[in-house]
Amino acid sequence: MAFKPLVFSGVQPTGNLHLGNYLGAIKKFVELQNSHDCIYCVVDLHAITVWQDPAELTRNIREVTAAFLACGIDPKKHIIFNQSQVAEHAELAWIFNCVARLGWLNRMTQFKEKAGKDRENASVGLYAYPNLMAADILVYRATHVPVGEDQKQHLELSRDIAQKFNSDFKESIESRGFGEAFFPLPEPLIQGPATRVMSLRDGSKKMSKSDASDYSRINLTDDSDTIAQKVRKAKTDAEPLPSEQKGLEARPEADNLIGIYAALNDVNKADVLKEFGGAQFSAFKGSLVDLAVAKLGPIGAEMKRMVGDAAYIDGVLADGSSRAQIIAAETMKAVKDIVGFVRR
Ligand code: AQP
Repeated sequence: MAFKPLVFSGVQPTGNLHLGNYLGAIKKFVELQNSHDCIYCVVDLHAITVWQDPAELTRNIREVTAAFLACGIDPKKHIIFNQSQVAEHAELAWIFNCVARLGWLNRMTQFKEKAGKDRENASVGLYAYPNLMAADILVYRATHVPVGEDQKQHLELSRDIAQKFNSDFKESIESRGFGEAFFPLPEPLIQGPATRVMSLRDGSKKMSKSDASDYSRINLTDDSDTIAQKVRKAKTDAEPLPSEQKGLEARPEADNLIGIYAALNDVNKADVLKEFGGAQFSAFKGSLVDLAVAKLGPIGAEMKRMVGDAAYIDGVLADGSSRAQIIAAETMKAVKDIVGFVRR
């Protein structure tokens, strides 16, 4: 069966939204709205898989919403909402808890990294997180999911869950006229020069919200001086920049900065190396500061302004949630029939 193309993705309201979240995800969200119907979600149910201070969580939900809006997502043409306002996400996630296999979840590297050595003390939610992510996407029967590279494995799991549901309930799906498959196998969209932005302090570590060092990341709300300081202090090596991409191999910090420049400027790494090949880092960093300030400055300023208008943000979320829920409720009705539940 051909599914109608639909984009879905989410961002956790866990504070410190950074350049990696922007280049790996939000910038793509903005681009896709010209070619697709899009649903973008502030995934607050995911956020509480690790402890969140309630007042901070509320603030962070509004901040991620402000980031979506400040980056240019149109909440009228598309849907912006927060996950906890649409209960169908959690409802479908339970059904997927019963479809997904323990062995599949045991392979998830993000759980291993986040739970660390204290695995016994991690929340059940953190372990089951990928099942909820599958529900987020599939409750809309979305076909395309723009994400950073770190989410690739979770997307593969979503496809496995969709496939197993389609095959476990094949007869029930067909007998209700849904064709051979009820759920699409959602495709990850992981493209471009910055699908995995690395820490500015260590080119082997992902730029992340939870890194203890604020110098490891550029936050979307950093002012120009802070951006300049962070770029200037970014770790590099002693060699000048290469002219060919092959020369970036085994130079993770150089590769990262070139990737950031390319993504911010909508070009590829080869183009950047054509311009800066042979240059010292000091010269390149100066240009990177100018570019980053020009691109991120207006976004940060608009985010700060919007966060001050909680009534507007909450209105966008309420409107988006109502529209999202209409789609999600339709899916859940069908899922309940397919599974064999008796419903009103
Ligand atoms: N460093 C990154 N490079 C490219 N994309 C990234 N994303 C995150 N970090 C990078 C992408 O941003 C989207 C939203 O991410 P999330 O809110 O679900 O949280 P996360 O992936 O857990 O983000 P962090 O910053 O890495 O948080 P912590 O520190 O909690 O682990 C996703 O599409 C993600 O791929």
